[in-house]
Amino acid sequence: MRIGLIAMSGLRICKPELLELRFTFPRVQERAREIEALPSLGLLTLAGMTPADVEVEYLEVRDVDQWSLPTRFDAVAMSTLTAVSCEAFRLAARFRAMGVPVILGGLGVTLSPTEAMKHADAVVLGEGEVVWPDVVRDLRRGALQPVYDARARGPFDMSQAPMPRFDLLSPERYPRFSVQTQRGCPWACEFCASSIRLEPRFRVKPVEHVIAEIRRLKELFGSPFIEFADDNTFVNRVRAKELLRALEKESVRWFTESDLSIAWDDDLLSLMRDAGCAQVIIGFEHPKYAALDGVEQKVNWKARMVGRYEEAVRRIQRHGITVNGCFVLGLDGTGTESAEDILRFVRESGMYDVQVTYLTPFPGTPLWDRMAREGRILDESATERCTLFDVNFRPDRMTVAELEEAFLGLVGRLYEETAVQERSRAFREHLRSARRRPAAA
Ligand code: B12
Repeated sequence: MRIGLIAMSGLRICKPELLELRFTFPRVQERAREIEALPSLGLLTLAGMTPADVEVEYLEVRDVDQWSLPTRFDAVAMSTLTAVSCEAFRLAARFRAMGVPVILGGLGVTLSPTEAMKHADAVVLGEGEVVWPDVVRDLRRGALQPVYDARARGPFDMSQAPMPRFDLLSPERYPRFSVQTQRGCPWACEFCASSIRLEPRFRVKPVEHVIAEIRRLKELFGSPFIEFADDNTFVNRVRAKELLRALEKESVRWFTESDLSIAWDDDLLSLMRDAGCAQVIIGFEHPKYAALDGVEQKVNWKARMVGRYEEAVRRIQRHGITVNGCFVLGLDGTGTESAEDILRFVRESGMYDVQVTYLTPFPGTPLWDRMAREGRILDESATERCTLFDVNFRPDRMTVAELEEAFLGLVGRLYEETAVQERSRAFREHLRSARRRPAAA
């Protein structure tokens, strides 16, 4: 039996103005190219637990409508994010018309299962590892079930994590790779559409598994740059330090996502630097308390930390690790002045890099449910707008057009060459002065 594992590659943006801007700014262009080249770790992971007598092939498709379909597969399994779910449905229809059974999985279908079930022979909800052996068994005997719900049987025990089949990737196509060291996050942000929606419990992959994956990548691809596909890497500090000590011996460069609590653990930050950490991505979302109030729904963590944001950036960067701050435009209670607030904060904090997106209600999240109740989702069927770079809801203190204008203006000012150079200069300057006065924050 031969299964085709299909990912839909490339970034997605519906709004043409942003696409045009993307080509104007070298830093954005460069980052977009790097990002577009990341493979689907979910599919490579499933390949890693497919029985040896089943052949698997990993494919990436950019344009599902133009693609001339391969005829060599007995079944295809596709990975979906919300923005590309409709593309996956169209591709599924073409395979099914040829008589090839289609299995859909990933965050996209997990968050909107009812629609997905109309378009596939089987839909996998939640973490694939939990049910993939059953899917393959049922495929072999021609008895696929319509739904495999891993959430009812999870969580997946990360000590059983298979080695992803990185060997299915061609070396010249991929400049960087993702490795996952943990799943879940202690916080519950209303908008979060990430892996806590697959399975909410926080878990870590054993350090020796992570190191084995990195060694495999080095064996196959030399000295690859690694992006940890984590939600919040350093939550469990004891284990994080153990991981960092092991990583130091591997001489790799990497970046990851974290909350800002790491800023007050100097020991951790030193270990991160020594272990090859180039950058941490942190979701600040907005620099004002009122905008963040209620966003994190367990203990209002984001709003409570906002007064310490600037200090956090300085404390992390003085270890030589750059901070890439993520901000969101369109939070409730904010108007067009947000763009100015974010710009000012980015400049004053001296953060090295920045990402800005629209607040985006993804189906299946608490934010979507609330906005749907309030009648604020612009078009509930337009899932292709869930790109983080297209507006799909009505903001409460500005019009959609005002939000879009503020966003484009902010992107322009954040990424113009002088702004990028200024951030890089500020980082180097800050590092120099921290080295002169190591105790200063
Ligand atoms: C790495 C990454 C990417 C990579 C690789 C994407 C990919 N195809 O895997 C790149 C850079 C290409 C990318 C692009 C985009 N991304 Co992205 N990305 C991530 C990131 C950082 C990690 C994802 C990851 O690798 N997880 C680890 C793997 C193991 O998990 P997984 O893929 O979910 O797979 C598991 C299950 O879902 C399931 N599964 C998955 N597929 C399948 C298929 C089958 C058949 C089965 C049975 C099971 C199954 O089993 C797997 C193992 O448990 C997350 C944020 C985060 N911290 O999680 C955002 C994230 C997934 N991205 C997001 C978005 C919005 C995008 C873009 C739409 C952005 C844009 N405007 O272009 C594009 C879409 C690209 C595309 N064409 O599909 C959102 C998605 C939210 C949502 N619900 O849709 C996230 C959560 C970030 C966020 N801020 O919200 N992304």
